[in-house]
Amino acid sequence: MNEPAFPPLLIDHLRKAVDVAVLTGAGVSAESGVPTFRDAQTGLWNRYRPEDLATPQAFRRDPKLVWEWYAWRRELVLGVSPNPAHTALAEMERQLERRGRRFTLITQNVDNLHGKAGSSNIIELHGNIQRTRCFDEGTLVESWPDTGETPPRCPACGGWLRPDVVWFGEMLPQQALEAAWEAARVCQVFFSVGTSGLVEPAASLPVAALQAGAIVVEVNPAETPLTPHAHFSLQGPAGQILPQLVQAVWE
Ligand code: BJW
Repeated sequence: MNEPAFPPLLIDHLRKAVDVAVLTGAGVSAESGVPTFRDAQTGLWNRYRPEDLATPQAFRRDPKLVWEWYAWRRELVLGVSPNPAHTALAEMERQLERRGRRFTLITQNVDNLHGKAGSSNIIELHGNIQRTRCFDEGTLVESWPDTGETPPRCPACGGWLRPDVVWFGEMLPQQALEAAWEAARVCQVFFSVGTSGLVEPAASLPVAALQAGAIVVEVNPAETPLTPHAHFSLQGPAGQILPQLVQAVWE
């Protein structure tokens, strides 16, 4: 495979950066075998309607359907491994921290694959599918009595349990969102990797970084609304581009 020649200016920006932030989306896990949401043919939203599965109204209407859909996805992600894109981002963090620089990984993904790959400074904007919380009280729940019901019941209040993810119309976890805005505002280089940039407020993070004067780099095989505004658009699969970029810059 031919090594892509990265623009020397990009390499230079990365070598000098004191603060780097990365926003990831479903595309970063695609090469692990986790379906994205909006890709043609393979995206989840081509087969399922978000209104039926990823809103609080959908859960109230049919909690069993929603619980079972997430149970299927929870099993799916438990059975896959991080791919070279996740590993490269963990390596980017190590390389920067070794030099006393700061690295923040902001992910919209709920699959935990960045953690499995060894990244440590991770902001989970849309929650984590492996965690469960009470639908009524919001409290995280580690275990529950098996009453045979689907969804299971909260051991404290008897209400339904739900996955600890952020559905449409719900607020993002406030601390995570604030930390993500801050990272976007202070970084010199901001990466947007494997996200269509269609879901707010995450889609506004690269815009905030641009407005604050950061160099914005997109890694995606397809064009997105961000592409015309990015300083560098690296078109291709993240699992190929990111390892080569990390090697070109730091190794
Ligand atoms: C590769 C690749 C490879 C493929 N390598 N790349 C302002 C304006 C308009 C609407 C709103 C607004 N503010 C809020 C809203 C409403 C709504 C929203 O954004 N709607 C838009 C869709 C119109 N947002 C919300 O409701 C959010 N809450 C909120 O803002 O609260 C306050 C509020 C509420 C209501 C009104 C106003 C304010 C919550 C959003 C929650 C999103 N939840 C989901 C589900 C999470 C749980 C689960 O996993 O089931 O999050 S939806 C889904 O989309 C998931 C993702 O995290 C999110 C983003 O998707 P992502 O990651 O970008 O994936 P794709 O599939 O879209 O793209 C994949 C990309 O990868 C593609 O570009 C490929 O090309 C690329 N790719 N292979 C690199 N190998």
